[in-house]
Amino acid sequence: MSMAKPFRKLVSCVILDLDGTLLNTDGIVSDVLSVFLVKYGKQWNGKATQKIVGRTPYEAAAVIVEDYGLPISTDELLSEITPIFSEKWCNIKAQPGASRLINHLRFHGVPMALASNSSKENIETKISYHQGWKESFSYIIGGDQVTSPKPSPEIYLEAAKGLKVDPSSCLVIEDSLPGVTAGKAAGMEVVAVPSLPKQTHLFTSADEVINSLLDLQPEKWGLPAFKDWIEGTLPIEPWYIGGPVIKGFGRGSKVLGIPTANLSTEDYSAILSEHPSGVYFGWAGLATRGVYKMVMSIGWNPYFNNTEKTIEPWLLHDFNEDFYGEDLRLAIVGYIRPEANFPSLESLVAKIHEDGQIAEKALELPQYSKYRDDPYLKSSPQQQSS
Ligand code: ADP
Ligand code: RBF
Ligand code: MG
Repeated sequence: MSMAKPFRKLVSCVILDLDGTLLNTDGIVSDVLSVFLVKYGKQWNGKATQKIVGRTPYEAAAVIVEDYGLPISTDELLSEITPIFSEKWCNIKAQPGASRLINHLRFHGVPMALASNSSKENIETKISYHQGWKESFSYIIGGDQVTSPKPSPEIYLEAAKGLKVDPSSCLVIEDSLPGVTAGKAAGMEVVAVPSLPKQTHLFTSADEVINSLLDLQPEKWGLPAFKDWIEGTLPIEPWYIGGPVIKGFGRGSKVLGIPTANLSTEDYSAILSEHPSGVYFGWAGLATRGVYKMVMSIGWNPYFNNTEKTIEPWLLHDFNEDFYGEDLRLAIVGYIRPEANFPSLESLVAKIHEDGQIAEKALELPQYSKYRDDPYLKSSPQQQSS
């Protein structure tokens, strides 16, 4: 996934974008628009998302008016929809790794700025719900404070001035194309973290494209390295999913020799969209059998280029039989790597086995092994529904 150019410039400051980069805003946008468009007899189909990402609220509203042929002006749409958005901001989740990154840079005294196409007032409100964020930024600038928003470099050039540094010593972290264009035009180093799936190929002007903030390696840019990786794994705030094991693509055991017990994606689409694709590990509970070590991929399986984001949990245990229909409970406690494509099936299989070994070993460490006893893994479906 990482497509870094070999020679990187070293930087001393970081300028962050907000929506889609630090905050998981995309879900809120489609939630609000799905409800709102009904009023005009229209149905949100998500197609405009790509045109909206990284744009100012006015530009985004104009796209919606145009694409859906709404009988109102852009200003009217904005004034109708702004209060609905304001109510949602308290519920916007931080992107996985966002607080970790902010705390890390602040701890090491790396100056940080926030540069977003949304208005200064909205930025302040959105970040107020995330502890420690506001104090971490030496400078904050919104789209309403410049003549031309991103993709113009203005907002980033102003942010560098605000930090009192040369643009060339800034690293920009961005999820959108207009943002990456703006950062490059400002003469900065740019890491792209696309917030929409399967977009990597569009970000050719970025200096590096990573899959999620969890994959950022600040030392590549001369900044202090994260020290929280342990034995090839990154501890994460645990999250939990479970349900009956369903039929998957029918190729885990057949094609790879690695069975993966699939859960219904419909039941978990919200939680799946919160978590970046990648290889994770944790504990798996089967009501009548026990608790087992588990390693899994979340995503589109680039090697097979799936159209749906699935979870593929491989239980690190030899079973004598299938367990379709049984209640499977997962506690996901750590991250290993982004999903990747491979030149051959053998190399994919070898990598998955390596993931299995990493997980097997890491799950013995106290910070991961303690979750083996999590009551969630043992409760039966009857207990859950009562
Ligand atoms: P599918 O495409 O239907 O998921 P797989 O070939 O991936 O088929 O096989 C997965 C099934 O194999 C699981 O649903 C489960 O019933 C069974 N199974 C046996 N051993 C394991 C294991 N160690 N990990 C996961 N599933 C296993
Ligand atoms: N598929 C990929 O295309 N790329 C990967 O990097 C990848 N990593 C995986 C890691 C683990 C631990 C597991 C269990 C599966 C992984 N797969 C990956 C998914 C594999 O392609 C999937 O299990 C099969 O497609 C079965 O549906
Ligand atoms: Mg499977």
